[in-house]
Amino acid sequence: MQPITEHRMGICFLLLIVGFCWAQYNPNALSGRTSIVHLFEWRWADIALECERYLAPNGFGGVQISPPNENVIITDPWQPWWERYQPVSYKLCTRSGNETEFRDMVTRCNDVGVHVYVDAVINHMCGANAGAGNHATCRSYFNAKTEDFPAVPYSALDFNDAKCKSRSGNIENYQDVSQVRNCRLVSLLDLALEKDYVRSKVAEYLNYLIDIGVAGFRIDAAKHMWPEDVKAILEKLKDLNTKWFSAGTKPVIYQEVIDLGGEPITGSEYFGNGRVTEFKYGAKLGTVIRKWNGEKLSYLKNWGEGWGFVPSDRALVFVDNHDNQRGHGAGGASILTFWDARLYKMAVGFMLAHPYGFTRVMSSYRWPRSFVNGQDVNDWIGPPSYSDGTTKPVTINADTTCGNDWVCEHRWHEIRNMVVFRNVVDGQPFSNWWDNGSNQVAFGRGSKGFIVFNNDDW
Ligand code: AAO
Repeated sequence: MQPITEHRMGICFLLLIVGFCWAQYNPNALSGRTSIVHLFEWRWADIALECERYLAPNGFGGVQISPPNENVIITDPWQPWWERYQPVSYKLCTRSGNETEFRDMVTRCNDVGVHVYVDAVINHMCGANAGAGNHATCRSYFNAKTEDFPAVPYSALDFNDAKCKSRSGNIENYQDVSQVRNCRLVSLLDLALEKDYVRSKVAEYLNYLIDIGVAGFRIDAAKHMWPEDVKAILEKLKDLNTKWFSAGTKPVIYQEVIDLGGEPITGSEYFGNGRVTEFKYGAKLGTVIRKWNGEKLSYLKNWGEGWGFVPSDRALVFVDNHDNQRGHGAGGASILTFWDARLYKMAVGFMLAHPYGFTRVMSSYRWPRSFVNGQDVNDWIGPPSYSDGTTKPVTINADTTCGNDWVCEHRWHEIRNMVVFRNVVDGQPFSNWWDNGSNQVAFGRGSKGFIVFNNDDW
């Protein structure tokens, strides 16, 4: 143990000298709170209530929220969840609520010690085919064709068109690094983040959120930005609001970099900026728990770096996310979700019991799945909503589960209890592994916890 600790301290000291130490990796949760939950598509008003009535009393460290900035309103298909990944400006009004409601949520969550992590969509603006007008969530005018976003303002000069060398202007080949970073991801207008003006506009948006009191950011589509451009933006960021965080605290950064191997861009290129999403985690755990390819729980003995994952203190981990629970993004068919409730609970339980990574629990809504040739043709459907498009509130049933088609996996008692378990065993070593050579395993966390999993059929 000793040499490793000294080595780490040495690195930290070195990084301190160059002014770039742990803060970006530290989740900024209260001590003893070790997980966050993604309340996908929830309204700010419901999140505020959930922080007070459920997340704080049950030891959740924070919540990842859906993008809070103005987006295009798409009507074909009808208000898909993914319209929120098509920014029009950095004003804070969306289907989740307006700026007043946003501020109220951040304040009330922080006041009970539950921190807010913002999904920051800064790689691009809306899709090239989003048209023109003010069909956006704060009614701001934009023109996708002329790349005009006066509410920021951005103009055609602020996009990467000249730098992109693919035929269509879109990313056509993930093996070509400059295409992945200079061309349009699924036709989304790609911001020229090497320009100081664009970096400053993005930083202004993130700093505005920091002043309101957020604790950090998920950087959407980080793979599609040059790591040094992300870094230049981060260097413009303020420290967190001292009303809730100690002076000098930097926002935690976790970058969405899908690295399942097989592509030239790797997660490790982004360590200089903060943590990265480890997509191998959910893909492999799903394969093991489904017992595909002859995998067994006993193989999890060296789970973590031993499976080729990024170092634990650089990883944000999850069993499923809002993309791969519905066939978007990456991970493939092995991903476990609430639709496979029994196996899902085992996967989330294993994740929360095991010391590797900083853990994010998914909290979803139900949608009418409909498979045609193995593809869910309803993968676009947005959150439970009324016919006028407003999102339905999260109602709470007498048995503490959620109504209105909100799944609330984080309230499933097996998952909630394991969030508590992880807090209790925080800092304790992985110890006393036992397995039966098949699908029964058990391990301890130092002297504080012990857990048994049985995925055999006996
Ligand atoms: C929508 C429409 C599009 C339309 C566009 C513009 O669906 O048809 O062109 O509007 O009008 C979300 C939705 C998109 C939606 C978008 C904008 O998912 O469907 O487009 O909002 O409204 C890549 C990125 C990753 C991204 C992921 C979805 O690298 O950053 O695609 N995730 C984030 C968000 C996501 C959001 C955006 C980004 C955009 O979480 O919600 O999109 O803001 C490979 C690559 C991955 C790549 C995937 C999917 O993965 O490695 O980097 O992810 O392909 O294209 C194996 C491989 C694995 C491979 C995978 C799939 O598993 O091992 O590496 O196969 O081929």
